[in-house]
Amino acid sequence: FLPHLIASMDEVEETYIMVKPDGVQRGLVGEIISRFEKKGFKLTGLKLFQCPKELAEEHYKDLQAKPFFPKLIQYITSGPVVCMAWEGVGVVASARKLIGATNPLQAEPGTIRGDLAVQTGRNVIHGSDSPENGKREIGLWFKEGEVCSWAPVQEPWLRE
Ligand code: IDP
Ligand code: MG
Repeated sequence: FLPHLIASMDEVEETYIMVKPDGVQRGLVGEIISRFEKKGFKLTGLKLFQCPKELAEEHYKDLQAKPFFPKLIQYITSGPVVCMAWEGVGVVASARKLIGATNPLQAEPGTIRGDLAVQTGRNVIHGSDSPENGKREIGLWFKEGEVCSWAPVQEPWLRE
């Protein structure tokens, strides 16, 4: 019995979710937002945004040394993205499950990438990989005042 694990299961987290330019071009924005809404997470930030090269490079700085890095930056800046902040207990790991594996051909059916994409280089969506990166990325993509704190009326019907 590990009390600290139980405590962390109750921790409210934030994650940065982004519909990439291919998702916007293919008209998948509503479908993708719906999946997170229906699951029961709380939307706290949302905007359509043309990402400058410098921001794309900062966001993906851990992948700088990868051979696909230049193409990745080109992809992410090739058209508007939809930036989102979502909040909830366990939202970081749960969003990664809803999103599915990086390679859409390996992503399970039922996941966003498993249902809606066929190639790693066009995998329609980003989701933070840890609570720390969730905070970091929301800070990177949203300005002061763009993320809202609010209380959904459905809350008591989602969590006892
Ligand atoms: P993730 O988005 O599932 O967290 P990461 O490994 O963090 O996957 O890679 C970030 C993004 O970089 C991927 O979503 C994808 O767009 C791109 N990417 C990763 N690996 C490759 C690759 O081998 N070829 C082309 N693009 C890639
Ligand atoms: Mg990643």
